[in-house]
Amino acid sequence: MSDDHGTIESLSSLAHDAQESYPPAADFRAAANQNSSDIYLRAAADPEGYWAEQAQQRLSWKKPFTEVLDWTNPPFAKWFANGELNVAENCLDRHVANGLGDRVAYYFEGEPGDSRSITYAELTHEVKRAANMLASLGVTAGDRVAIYMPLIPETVIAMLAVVRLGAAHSVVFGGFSAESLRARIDDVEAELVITADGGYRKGRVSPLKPVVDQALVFDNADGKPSTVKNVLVVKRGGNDIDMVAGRDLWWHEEITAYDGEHTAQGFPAENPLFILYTSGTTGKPKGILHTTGGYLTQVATTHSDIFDLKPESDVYWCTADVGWVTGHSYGVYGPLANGATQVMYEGTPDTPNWGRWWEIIQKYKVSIFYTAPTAIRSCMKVGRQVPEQYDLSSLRLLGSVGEPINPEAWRWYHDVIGAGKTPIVDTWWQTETGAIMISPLPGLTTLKPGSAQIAQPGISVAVVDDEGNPVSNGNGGLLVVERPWPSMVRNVWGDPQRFIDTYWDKFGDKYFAGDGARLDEDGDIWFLGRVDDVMNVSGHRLSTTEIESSLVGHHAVAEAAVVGADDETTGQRVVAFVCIKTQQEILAPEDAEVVLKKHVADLIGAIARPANVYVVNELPKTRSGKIMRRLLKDVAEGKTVGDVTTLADTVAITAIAKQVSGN
Ligand code: 6R9
Repeated sequence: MSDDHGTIESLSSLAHDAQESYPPAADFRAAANQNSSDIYLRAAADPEGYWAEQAQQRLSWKKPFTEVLDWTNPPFAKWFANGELNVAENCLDRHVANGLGDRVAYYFEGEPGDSRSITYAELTHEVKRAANMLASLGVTAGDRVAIYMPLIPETVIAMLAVVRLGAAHSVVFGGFSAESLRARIDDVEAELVITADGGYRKGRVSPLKPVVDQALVFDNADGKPSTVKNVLVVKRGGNDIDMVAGRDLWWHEEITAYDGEHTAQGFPAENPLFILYTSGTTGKPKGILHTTGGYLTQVATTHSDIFDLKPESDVYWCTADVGWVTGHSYGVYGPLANGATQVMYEGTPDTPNWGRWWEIIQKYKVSIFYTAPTAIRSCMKVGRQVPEQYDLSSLRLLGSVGEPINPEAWRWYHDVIGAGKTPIVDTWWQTETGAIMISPLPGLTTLKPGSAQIAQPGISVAVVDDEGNPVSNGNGGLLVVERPWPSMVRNVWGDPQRFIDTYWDKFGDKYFAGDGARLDEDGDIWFLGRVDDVMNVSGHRLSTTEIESSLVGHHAVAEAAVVGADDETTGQRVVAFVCIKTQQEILAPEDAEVVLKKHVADLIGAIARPANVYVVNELPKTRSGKIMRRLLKDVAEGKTVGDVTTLADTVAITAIAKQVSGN
């Protein structure tokens, strides 16, 4: 190929050109939880031994395990299977028993400005009462409870009360529709739904209980009513709601009947902990099943090592909603297992204005902050003058999750939020992996903006070609996990065949993650986006991420989404949607198309030059902040826009469809 620029194969040179590196500062390294690279060698020599040690040291077991991993029936793994523990006790009671009852577990900040702090002793007390309440509503070990809540302390209390009883929760993000909620309730056959009247979002009350009512009213596809017997309602929004007699109960009225005593029982380590649905690219959402012992071991280990948590002095804040896996693993279970002090914020970052997050960091002296690249880019778009008004000097470590972080956003995060000093951990993982798998360790790794870098100790990954052969450094391929890991997905709820087909069919005993990745010359991993986001233009494999990254690298561009639209001649063509930075008049929209096409061609190569560049006000995003490229592809191909049920709002996509068809 004469012009090979712009293919996945050329990304290493791009990565190489851009290679700035940030070694750990000497003082950070000296005080870091992990500061000897021996840990990698030790864990690689005996991964099961390493995880057994973590499980023993970081958790308290009611009955010690004697077997670490049972992989006799792949891909159905069992970790610590004959051990018994209680997850809630590990997150609560044992800290109180260790004299830490007065430590704050959560600083809660409501969107309207109300705030509350809850100590470990208080949280333990509330969870015990709630467990007694749920038990008398009939919840027992093995049951499933659906939770449809705003991000408030009662949500965590509800989750922990469910798991304290040996039952499993299925949290459904409060932005999902009645149909999506019902589908999830039906799939897990929940008999109890815990919800709130409403929660605050963007300055107003967003109703939740009315959505539950709507979800429960109809018969399902099989003509059956829902399995739900009771709906427990937390009062939060104060909005008017209907209560169905005999079915619906107010949390604050019921709870008065229960005292604080509840003895936690041990349950087997492979007892279900939660089922969380992932959207998937097509088809109905998959119910990802996680269990207790292995999950808690890996979330506790990674939370401590990757975020360098010092539970006695750090204030940690993960901005994710508990409706997503990040909220589960790094907003609830990992931090609580480690006895961390956390911030929980109910609302959106722009309410009442874009200073809200930075104000919260200043108020609580947050030292560790974990958020998503999409949020960082939104803040970049608003401009650095906003965070600069706040004292962010308490921050000592930043984290990123959810998609590849483009080097431009990485540098902004590092310089503007982190004062040019804080390490950034770019953490790769999935709902299915349960916990972080690939990330720098901040006391050890020399950071490279844009790369998630290396597998965690005890985790074994590879980048392979289509036949499953590992690629050498400098090459791209598919990411696989080579050995079972403690927090791995155990099954797709009710559909083992789908579990096998989706993750294990392609490479046998290796887990297929669905992400494209590339190894640079040093063997560090650079993610290239989902494999389904890889385009094929005239036989060249082009990465959406790579082109997006180059667009965002242009000084006038705030955000970009790239899709491969079907094209008769070239197979696919590159179509870009960009948001221009608002505060600067540096690029007139009418010039943008020409300028940005040239920019991409200059940076990556002619093959990557977008066929179209549309300047738009806003990109369509899911409620978890992921850009919905599938919808943009429909628009680019002139099709009717597909399923929009997971969108945060449909305004953006409607406007874009109008704009594109008018052109
Ligand atoms: C935790 C979470 C999983 C997908 C995953 C990948 C993308 C997440 C990333 C990343 C590059 C990172 N992803 N973190 N890509 N670098 N640091 O986001 O789970 O919602 O299941 O999404 O997100 O494509 O396959 P989930």
